[in-house]
Amino acid sequence: MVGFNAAEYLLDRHVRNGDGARTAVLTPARKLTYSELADAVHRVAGGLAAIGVRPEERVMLCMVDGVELLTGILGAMYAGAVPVPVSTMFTGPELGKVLADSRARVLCVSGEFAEAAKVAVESAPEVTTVVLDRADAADFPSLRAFDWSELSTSDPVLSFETWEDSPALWLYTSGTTGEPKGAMHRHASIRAVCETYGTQVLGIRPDDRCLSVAKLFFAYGIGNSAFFPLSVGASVVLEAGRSTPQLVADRVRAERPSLFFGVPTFYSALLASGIPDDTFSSVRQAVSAGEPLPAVLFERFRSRFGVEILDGIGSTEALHIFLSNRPGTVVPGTTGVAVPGYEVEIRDPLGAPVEAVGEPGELYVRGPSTAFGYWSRYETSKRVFQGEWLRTGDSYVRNPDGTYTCLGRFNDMLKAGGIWVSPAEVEQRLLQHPDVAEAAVVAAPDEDGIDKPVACVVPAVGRVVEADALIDFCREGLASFKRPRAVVEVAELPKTATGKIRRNVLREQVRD
Ligand code: 3SK
Repeated sequence: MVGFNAAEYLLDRHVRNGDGARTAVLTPARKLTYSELADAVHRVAGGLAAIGVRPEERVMLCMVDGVELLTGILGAMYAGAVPVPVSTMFTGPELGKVLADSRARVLCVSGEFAEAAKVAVESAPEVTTVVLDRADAADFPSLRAFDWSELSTSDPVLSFETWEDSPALWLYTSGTTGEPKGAMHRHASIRAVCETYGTQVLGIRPDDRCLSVAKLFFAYGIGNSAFFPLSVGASVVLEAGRSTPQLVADRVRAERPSLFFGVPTFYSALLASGIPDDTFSSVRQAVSAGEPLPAVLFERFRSRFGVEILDGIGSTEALHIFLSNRPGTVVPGTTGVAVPGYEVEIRDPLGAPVEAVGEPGELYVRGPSTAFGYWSRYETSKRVFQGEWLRTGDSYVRNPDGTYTCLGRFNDMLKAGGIWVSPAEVEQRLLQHPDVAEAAVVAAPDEDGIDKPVACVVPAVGRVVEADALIDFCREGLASFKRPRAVVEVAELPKTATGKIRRNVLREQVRD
């Protein structure tokens, strides 16, 4: 077994190489060099050990993006423990569910989540200790409650001697429907995503500065805001506040990032906002993931802000992006080709490879960063982690030029007149219409009980949606059987925390 610790790789390596004075992290209040960040991480590791955390035990963190969360994640890894950053959007009972599932004994929370934590610990009997950035022991009468400063000023320790395959990080994912499941990642997978997507696709370098709309508790966000920049001695800009176009534009103008990471709904919100057209002048590359980026959004963003968006797809189970466009050769409306080190296959429902160009199937991937499986989910793990291959649940086609196009989630495909229809394709067409800001297509039964495509549409600001005109517009741009048979105007689309459309919720709404 080969010794390797991801936190050591991301921090101490740079200090040893004489790069300790480089800026590692910037928040509105603080700026830390690599030496300072490494020291803070060594102290948090010492603090966690002092409160009884042992190697391989989970430490759950429900915290806003900032130095505390970054040092909490890396400090736990450094100590050989397993950080489990979780959504700051969880309610108390939701947090309680993942806390109990993980069997973490220590929960770290930002002050604003103290109320949720109070509720959560009631359903998680294993928890002995809560660390929050304002210690109020009265809130947690039966537990030890610590102030974060006690952790961060502890005596520093040396890294625990983890192996490449030691558990390093758990990330909870629930997809668009299911129960949260903890995907378990190893230390070497963190290095693998840095050396593949980070270096070979993004071309990240020490003079880059990264800003991500997706927060550190997402797989997408932790790669963008921790693994990639820290792997090469670059800097990251962290923002605790909820990402809104105005807040992000202000941070971009103030900190001048060179790499910007967003999701399609956020790019759409930026385009709908009144922020100045030169906002992204420092950005050499924008990145999108989470959902396919419609070609119209790519074109509109490039023409207004002058920046190319690199669309890719990853998954929490694969840790980061494994299929992506390449800088300078983006094929809009596609997800590009496999990231070096990864292989993708399209398979039919029986699992046989689909060789023909243009024939849809389910996307499978294999590569060096796949999780071990889901914690305590034997059956689901068997379905998703198939030997070396990871079953993504996404429906894809290979194009004649070798790129891949996403057709939606495999189980979101719908049939109209007995022929498969990709909701993503119809949505791309709807988005080309000037009256449409956002669109989602789901199946709903007509008066004969037969499923038909229905478009749920958020109108563009100041525009009115006319159903017949939109249906005609789709009929002109698509094969006629793919047109929506009805249009439902909605104020907003139901979405997951990562901005993915919750089609199961929409389907219910449309059927009511
Ligand atoms: O959804 C994605 O495309 C994604 C990308 C990177 C990391 C994690 C995820 C879920």
